[in-house]
Amino acid sequence: MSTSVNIVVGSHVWVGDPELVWVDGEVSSINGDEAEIQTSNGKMVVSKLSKLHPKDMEVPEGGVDDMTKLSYLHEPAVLHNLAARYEINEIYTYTGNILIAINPFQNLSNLYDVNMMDRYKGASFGELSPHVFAIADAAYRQMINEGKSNSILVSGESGAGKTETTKMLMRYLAFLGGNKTAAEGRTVEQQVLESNPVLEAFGNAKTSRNNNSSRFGKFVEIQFNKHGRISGAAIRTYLLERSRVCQISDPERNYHCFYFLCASPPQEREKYKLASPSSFHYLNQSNCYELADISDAHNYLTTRRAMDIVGISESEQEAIFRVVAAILHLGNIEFAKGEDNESSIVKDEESLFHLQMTSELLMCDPHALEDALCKRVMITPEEIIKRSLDPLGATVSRDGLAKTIYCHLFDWLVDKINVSIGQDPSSNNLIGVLDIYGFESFKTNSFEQLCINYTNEKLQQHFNQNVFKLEQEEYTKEEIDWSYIEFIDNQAVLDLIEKKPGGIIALLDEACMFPKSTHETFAQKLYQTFKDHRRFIKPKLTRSDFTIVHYAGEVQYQSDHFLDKNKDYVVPEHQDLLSTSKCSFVAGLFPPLTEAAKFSKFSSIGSRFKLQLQQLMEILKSTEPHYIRCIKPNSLLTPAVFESINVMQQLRSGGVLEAVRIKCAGYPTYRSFFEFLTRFGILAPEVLKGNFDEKEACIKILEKMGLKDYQIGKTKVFLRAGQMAELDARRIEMLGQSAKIIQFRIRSRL
Ligand code: AOV
Ligand code: MG
Repeated sequence: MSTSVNIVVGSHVWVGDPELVWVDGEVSSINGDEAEIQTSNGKMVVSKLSKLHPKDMEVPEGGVDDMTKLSYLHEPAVLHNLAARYEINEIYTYTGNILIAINPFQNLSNLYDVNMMDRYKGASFGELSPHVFAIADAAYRQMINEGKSNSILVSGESGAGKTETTKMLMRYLAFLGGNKTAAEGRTVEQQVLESNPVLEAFGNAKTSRNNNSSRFGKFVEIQFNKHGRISGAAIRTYLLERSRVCQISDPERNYHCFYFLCASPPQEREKYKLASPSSFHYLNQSNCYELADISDAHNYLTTRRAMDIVGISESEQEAIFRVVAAILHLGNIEFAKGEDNESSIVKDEESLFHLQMTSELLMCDPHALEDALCKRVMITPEEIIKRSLDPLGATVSRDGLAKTIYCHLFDWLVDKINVSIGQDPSSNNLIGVLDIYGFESFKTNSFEQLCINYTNEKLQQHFNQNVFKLEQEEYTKEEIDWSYIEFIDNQAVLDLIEKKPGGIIALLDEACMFPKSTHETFAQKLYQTFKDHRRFIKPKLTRSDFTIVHYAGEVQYQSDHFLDKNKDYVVPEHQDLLSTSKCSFVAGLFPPLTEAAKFSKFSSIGSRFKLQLQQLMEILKSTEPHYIRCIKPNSLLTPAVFESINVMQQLRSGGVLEAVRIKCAGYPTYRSFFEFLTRFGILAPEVLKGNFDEKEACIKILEKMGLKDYQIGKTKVFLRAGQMAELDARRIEMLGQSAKIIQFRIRSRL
């Protein structure tokens, strides 16, 4: 964001600060292109003039509830405004119609109660303080009044509050469109709401960033009938994190459901032969078992109740938790070397016990289970051979089985909930709520991060296009010319990832189909193909990493497990084992493959994900979007701490600053004629005294100040970036002069 700065001695400015990011101060002297600034935290700093941003002295103490009310729309103003509001527990702020929500990390009593819902119901947008309810209300009104589908897109980094926000939105929509009179006791909206705890039990986990982190993306489509009542819903989920089922590290946890089950009533634990979580390999790789303030035992019961409501029968619930228990036992089966080095056997009595338990719970034959874990069938053109796996291979096979079962279980839950809530085929109106993983950049970034960041690039493009469109609409309404506004989008990154043929996903698929590929040959292929691509970098000193220049910053990916993670593949031995389970629930998770499917080429997770995203974008494009940007104020997950550097980074990567930049490319500041005259009339007292209408008076002042390139709309003055600063500087001079004149008069009277 560049602001053409117009700064004089006495100007109030923002200057960069290593800790606070920006600190305010007053210019005490100017020397060539440098200024000396007395900062409000008592320092004297020297800075290049071009690095300073003007500070608006007329912002009220507690900030403004809409950033577009700021005279200077730049980084420091945006950041300071959010900080000032957060300090007084105002966690919501608009930027036009985008809602910025800063996680309070505490229960703000009354903020979400029924009285509050009542207040927002039907209130016009902007009339009350910014709130998630206001966004949901706007979406609902728009749907009812214009007969258009709407969507609410919630984004932000891990722990920023997306899921909580989504639940609030859904509660409010259920409040507006609920069927209070439904006879059967289990209303559609209740089912929609209760799907959340069920999916959270199986798809959320404690991570280092969030005690209740969603490990999947979710788009909930709430359907309304012609009376505006909720008549159905569809839940789509995206890419559950598979690896967590068998691999976790301190201070994280596995999926909640495992701990819930270990804390279930004694008779259940006895039935599944469960002991404490610390006795299971899949849970004891981390030392974290319990969560502060959250009772697993209580949550077990809540999950069961929620399952009742969404229509999962008692026997299905029993089978679900039996499978969950089976996965825990499965993880405890260890292997030792068999008769020769190449083969493996179940290690000891204890492992045998867990093998026995696993097969009992999954209702399959223990020998068949052992074979499926320790052996592979090789099909060559000549013959079929059974090959033994060494202990390491058997362990990999075991973990693969655990992940596959768990993912199928999760998909089953989603399908079941969808069937049970039911779709309303006659509904033309829907409100979609998207709760997807935010942009991620870790020390090591793998295939999952690529998919997540790709999603965010897609949504960012959608967001930019929309912000741009809305800006244009404002200009059109005021009948001003906007044709020259430059608009840079992120199509280049999207092409890099998704273009077919030749994009990263396509190249990955090729590598997966070619038996001799390794991650190194894959990386080489990327280096060759994209050596001149401006969004692609080959990092120095690595043979297989690659860097993508995302809109939110550079991310270096490690390609090591890309090939493996891209293959959606159920080992045929596992498939055969489970599809013949005597438990119809388990067998149902693994319907037998057709012969063709058995021998077909691999199925690509990347390509399927791309397709899912395309479908999502199609849906979103047919809706009126609303955006909520969630911000995590600190990484301590604690109330009342606002870490500026951290927040700044999120404003950047969440596209809030990008939206601001798009605004700045046009006319970032607009003021009604009256407001303009009130502020700048002092620059031309003769104009105020003259006989002009408001519009003419504004033009006269702008002409007198020698400004060009501004535009006059029907009711507002539209200024380019920096022009407001220029006018303010002149005003300060003017005020200074009049102050001097007054001083002179006082002195001469003495
Ligand atoms: P996320 O969905 O954005 O992260 P959550 O919605 O799970 O983040 O929020 C994290 C935690 O912050 C919650 O468990 C609450 O303790 C707290 N929190 C969030 N919003 C509020 C609120 N409005 N009021 C009070 N507390 C709140 V992730 O799923 O990790 O990306 O993958
Ligand atoms: Mg979440």
